[in-house]
Amino acid sequence: MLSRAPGAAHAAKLIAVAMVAVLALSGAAATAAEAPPAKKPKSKPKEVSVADFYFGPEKLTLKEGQSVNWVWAESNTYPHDVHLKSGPKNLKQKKTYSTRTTAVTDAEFEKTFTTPGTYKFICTIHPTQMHMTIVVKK
Ligand SMILES: [Cu+2]
Repeated sequence: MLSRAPGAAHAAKLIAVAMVAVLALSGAAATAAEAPPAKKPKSKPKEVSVADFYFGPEKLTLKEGQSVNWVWAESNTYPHDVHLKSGPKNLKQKKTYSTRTTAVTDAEFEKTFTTPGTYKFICTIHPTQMHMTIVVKK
């Protein structure tokens, strides 16, 4: 399993689930109606396929605040990762832009881009074949 930083939307979901569970335990009726509405994200994450042996698409342009979700292809027979090779100079927490492990299939990695600039990603196992560029605009 690949770990990923817990996003705000994910945390909100967990809180909603926890509240429903508490209400269910207390025997309250209409539990779902009393759960707070989930916050809507600005836009859906852009999906990138992590496949043997390419990222698809290889180039993406995002607006500040948009997210990318890398999804490992079911047809994969080789392990891959997502690794930030270079990013904007003022980028903080650079390590969080890379997966910590490799995976063959059944993995996703989501990241929100809040720092404008150019990001270059590779798969560390297949760096010459698997590379992609993400440009984040203000
Ligand atoms: Cu690879």
